[in-house]
Amino acid sequence: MKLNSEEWFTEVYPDDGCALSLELSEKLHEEQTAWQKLEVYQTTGFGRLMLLDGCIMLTSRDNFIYHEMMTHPVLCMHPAPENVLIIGGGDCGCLREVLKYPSIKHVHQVDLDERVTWASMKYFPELCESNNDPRAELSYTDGVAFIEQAESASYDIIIVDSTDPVGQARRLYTEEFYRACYTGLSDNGILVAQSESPLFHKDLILSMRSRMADAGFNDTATLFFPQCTYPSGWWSASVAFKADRPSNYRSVDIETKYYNNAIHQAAQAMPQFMQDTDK
Ligand code: AG3
Repeated sequence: MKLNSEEWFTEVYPDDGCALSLELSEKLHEEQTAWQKLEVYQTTGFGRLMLLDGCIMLTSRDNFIYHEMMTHPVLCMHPAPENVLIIGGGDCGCLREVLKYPSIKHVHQVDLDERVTWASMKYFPELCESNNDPRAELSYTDGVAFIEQAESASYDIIIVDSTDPVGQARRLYTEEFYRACYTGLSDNGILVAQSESPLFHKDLILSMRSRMADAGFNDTATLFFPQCTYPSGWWSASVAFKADRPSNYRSVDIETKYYNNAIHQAAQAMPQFMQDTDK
């Protein structure tokens, strides 16, 4: 449906007295799935926009930063990643990045909502270009139950590409869930989870890391990167290492748009206010 000019979508962040607006030109899709409200719009400046329950999940223009930072740093830190589990990530953006590595043997993407993948295939085909790779497996089921039932030491890397910690997704931020991930990971296994905005959600990031440590992980880290269409425009991913945190990482030898060796190092620098717990 073509929209009047001057029609804008606004995501309000009430806790922070702040909002972000994108100008829309067309509504491409709207449905209530079994799990959430799914909408896709054409914007005037950011390509296509996908919303879940009124929250921006991705735009064509800037999703590459998020998807690259959720995948490449951990793939380059693990000594020899072969088997990867993606929990959430139904738009297939992380899946595409992981499959860029020839050494990867199997990637299992487990998202609750099949309609997200349907919408991504239709409106963001560039993210789904590797969905038919024989190494990719897509399932639509509960990620928490899935990892709880997985055989131990099945995965080298687990990527949690979830929505904000509300509703169903809240369970993906618990110590219990991290414990199941720990068991599901092999000896050098690495868990990475999207961890919201450093500026707006510092306490969440710190508590995720302490829950990861309580679940048995040996060390944790946070990666910082810009994501201009998420709350505050500044985002993070938190990482938990089953073994020691590797001091080295492999140089990336695949094509990327944001990630490179210097970004790998820079993204790990902890801002001062994240270190001083009283600020
Ligand atoms: N996953 C993180 C979305 C969080 C955005 N939050 C918000 N807009 N309030 C996005 C999925 C991309 N694969």
